[in-house]
Amino acid sequence: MKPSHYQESRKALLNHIDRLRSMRDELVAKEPLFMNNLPPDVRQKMLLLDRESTRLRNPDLAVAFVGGFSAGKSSLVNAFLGRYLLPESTKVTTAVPTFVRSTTGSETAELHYLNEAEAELLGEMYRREIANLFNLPELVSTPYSNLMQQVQPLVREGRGRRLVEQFEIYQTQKQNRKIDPRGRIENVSLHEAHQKIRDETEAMFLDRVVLHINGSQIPEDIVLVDLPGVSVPNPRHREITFRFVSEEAHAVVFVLMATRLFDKDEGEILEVIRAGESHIAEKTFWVLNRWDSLSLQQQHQTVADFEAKMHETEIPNNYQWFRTNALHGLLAQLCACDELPNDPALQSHLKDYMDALEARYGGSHETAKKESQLPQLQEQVFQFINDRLRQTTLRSAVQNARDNFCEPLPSHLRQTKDNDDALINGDLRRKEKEQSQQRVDDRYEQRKADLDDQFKSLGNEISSQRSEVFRTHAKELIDQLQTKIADGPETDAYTIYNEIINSHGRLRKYPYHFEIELRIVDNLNTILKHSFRDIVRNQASEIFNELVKRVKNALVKISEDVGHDPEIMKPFNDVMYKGHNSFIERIDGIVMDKAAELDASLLYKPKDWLGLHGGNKILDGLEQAARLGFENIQDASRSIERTDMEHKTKKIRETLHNHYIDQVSADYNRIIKGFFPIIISNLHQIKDEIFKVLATKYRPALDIRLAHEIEEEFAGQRKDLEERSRRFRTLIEQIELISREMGAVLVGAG
Ligand SMILES: Nc1nc2c(ncn2[C@@H]2O[C@H](COP(=O)(O)OP(=O)(O)O)[C@@H](O)[C@H]2O)c(=O)[nH]1
Ligand SMILES: [Mg+2]
Repeated sequence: MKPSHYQESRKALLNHIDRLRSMRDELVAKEPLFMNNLPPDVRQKMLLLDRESTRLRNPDLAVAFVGGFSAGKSSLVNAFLGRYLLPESTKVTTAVPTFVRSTTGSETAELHYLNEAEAELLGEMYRREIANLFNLPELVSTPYSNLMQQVQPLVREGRGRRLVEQFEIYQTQKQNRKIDPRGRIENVSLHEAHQKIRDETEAMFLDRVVLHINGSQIPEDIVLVDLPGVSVPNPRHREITFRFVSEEAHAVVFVLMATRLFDKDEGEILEVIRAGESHIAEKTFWVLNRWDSLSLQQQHQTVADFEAKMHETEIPNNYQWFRTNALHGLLAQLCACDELPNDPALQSHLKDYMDALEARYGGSHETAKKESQLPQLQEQVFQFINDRLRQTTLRSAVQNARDNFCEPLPSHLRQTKDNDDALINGDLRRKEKEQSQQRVDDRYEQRKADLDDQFKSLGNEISSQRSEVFRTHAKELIDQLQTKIADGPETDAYTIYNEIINSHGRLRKYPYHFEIELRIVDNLNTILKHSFRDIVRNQASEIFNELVKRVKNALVKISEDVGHDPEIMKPFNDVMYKGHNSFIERIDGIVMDKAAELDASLLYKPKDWLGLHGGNKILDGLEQAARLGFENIQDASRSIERTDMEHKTKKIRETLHNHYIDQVSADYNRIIKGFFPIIISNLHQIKDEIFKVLATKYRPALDIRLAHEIEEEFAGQRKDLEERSRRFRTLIEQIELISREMGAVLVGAG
């Protein structure tokens, strides 16, 4: 496939895939419910679109040259370019990943420096490396100077010298150089770039170098990447190498040194290829370089060893391998066009090449080139990229987009859409009715329970707190009576006598002249009855007010439910109003009855005619008092003095003190107790009335109002469903269209 075709198709597909991604992101934002209901694996798959997009966004196809130190990677890259671009390196420390790409513009180099975080990480990598090497895990976090003190003696024994040296350089460099937090790209000439790469203090802080060169036969979108070997002391560079093999490179040229096949470095790379997915082996080209350095016999042995190793490692046996002479491949090209640069290293190889040219290649650079197997390798690599990789990259992008998105998503969209349609066309009505019924029931029961709670809590309060209030009032009353009896004018016989004389002019003729005594008790009873009535009335109306307050809270909600419709609220108010009246009326009636009972029990209870039953101590005592001072009072001509009445007063007070209070307390308590059930039964009656109004007025009104409310909600829901159904149908169509368009791109790309 032509690179231009590939690039066009790549961009077209990227565009399609990005459209799918934005569809997905919009779904996430606008249809969270739908998205959350998708099976997890479908959601997972949809995220993979991002990976596809990232892959396609990179226009470059990378051919990575990997292998052990001095295997000839740089020489091979040079031979690919037909140009002595990358200097052969003798120092293992100064390997920087170098990217070579064609340009039609001027030749430049970009130096990509590490950013702050990456530089920091490099330090940590060194530490970890050192800690591992000396088997001292604590070194990972030991302060620098302590760490150095600890490792110096170990280094003197010979191990890890290079590594520790590098770490020292790193440490001083890091302190001295200004590291850009976001990294820095410096544009320099190719020559300057080479200088920098050779400087190990620079190389350490370089992420990579990109060389833009012109005049090479290599398509512009193919990047040749000369990677450091894996035993370089820079752990970061080593990691990059492994990453290229396992992921980033589109093709891997694995440069093996024919003279030391599969040494430690090469073994490590082999392991990455073996352990990786099949596509890693598929993209790998095996190159046995420096083939010329082997004798014929060694060559046979090497082939046998190589094939045995490949078999042992279970690399699928359709692998492609080459026996190359990178040096001669390059020199043949340079000499053919007479462009041998004046480089001492190269000059030193030239003599050897010239000898070989005569002896082995029949004086032909062309033959030398062919013999180096460079053209074959190059052809295979580019063929792989142009005929297979470009194709499969595009094809797999389409396949993945379809598998991860275009296939699974529409089926779920359709399911939801069909459900929505079914709902719109039928089930929604039924649901609406059900829901309406349910909501009325719920609301009604809730209000009823609310009211019931109010009555219940009040009832409980009455029996607990209110009886306490009654008792307090009773006690106050008793105290009051007691003081009056002890020395109040109310029980002073002389005062009462004067009152009687002042109003009638004389005492009536009662047997035993009982009049004063009875008047005293009568007065006390009147006080008693009045305060009794006051207390009960007060309590009753307090309770009722409390009830009104509580019911009001519940009624506010009920009123809201029916839109404050006065038609419906009036009956509730009526119940409360009538309830109040009948409540007070009933209480008053009962108070009167009970007061009469109290009266009777306190005095008017004559003995039966035999004088055996009935009667009471109060009457007996008062009768005795009446007998005292009888003579004085009979003689009307004599004025009566207070002292004449002292005995009587004393006797009356004694009697009342001894018997009256007891009886009052007992009767009072008995009667008061009888009130609670009456009050509570009154509350029950009011409650029943209210519930009746609830059932007959409130519920029908609720039926109508909630039906409206739900109708509106369902109209909203119906509209939402219709809209979603429409949206999803459009989405399905769009996805299907994009899927077809992606197919068309593939067909167009050939
Ligand atoms: N004899 C011989 N020498 C080679 C060949 N390829 C590279 N060299 C030499 O091997 C040394 C290391 O090569 P270089 O490309 O720098 O190796 P790198 O470390 O893998 O990049 C250099 O002196 C090259 O000239 C080859 O095929 N035959
Ligand atoms: Mg090199």
